[in-house]
Amino acid sequence: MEHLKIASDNYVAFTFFIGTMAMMAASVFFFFEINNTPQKWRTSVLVSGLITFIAAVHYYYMRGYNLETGDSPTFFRYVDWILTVPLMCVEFYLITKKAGAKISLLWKLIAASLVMLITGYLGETIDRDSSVMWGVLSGLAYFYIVYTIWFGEVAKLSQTAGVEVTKAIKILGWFVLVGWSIYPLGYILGTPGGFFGIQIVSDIDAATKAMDIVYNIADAINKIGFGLVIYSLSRAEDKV
Ligand SMILES: *C/C=C(C)/C=C/C=C(C)/C=C/C1=C(C)CCCC1(C)C
Repeated sequence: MEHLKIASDNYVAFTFFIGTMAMMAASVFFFFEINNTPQKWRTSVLVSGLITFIAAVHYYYMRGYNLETGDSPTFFRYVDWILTVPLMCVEFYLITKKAGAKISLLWKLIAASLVMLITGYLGETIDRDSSVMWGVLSGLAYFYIVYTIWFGEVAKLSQTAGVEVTKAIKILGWFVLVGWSIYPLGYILGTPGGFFGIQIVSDIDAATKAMDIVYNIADAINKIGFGLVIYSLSRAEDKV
């Protein structure tokens, strides 16, 4: 039987491994901290834990899949995102709810994130030849989310939500604007369309590897970082 091991120069497998451990550790942290969290923030901290926990399970699978086949686990990747990105929308809804957020805001954010992810999946899998078109459509849904948070409903609610919530929304807004923008970068590196026809990594195998590394780094920043912002919000309010 062939012994599967992570070669010291296999950065893809390495980031899948580290990603698994980081997501697991973050989940344990969030779950255990729920007991020390003020009642009104418990659901938010729980959702932070669910996001990293769902990712931990998917990373465990993706790590094994990548190690055994050498391929990119695109399917598991998107299943993970389709569960965790809507949960991040739930976080925005939960922290603006006291300022009067309506359930329709949550559905709009979730709908946009589904459009963003489904179009991205089509461009990465069954319709790779049109990856630029799918990437642009996905990007439009992404901009809609950014707009809603920075200038739309979330921004307006944030003004009356109290200093701490306003601050948290500002930081989470930066995560969505900068942290999430890492993903289209990975997509550009890994799909045949490149950046509107400009191929940055021309070797298909190297391109796929680059994409996985970029996605793995982005996930660690966005899922754990995002959760920690929610966690510090729950603690900041504690002091008041
Ligand atoms: C935890 C996972 C997160 C926060 C995933 C976020 C994913 C994105 C923001 C993906 C965006 C994409 C585009 C904006 C265009 C190209 C296709 C995608 C799906 C990579």
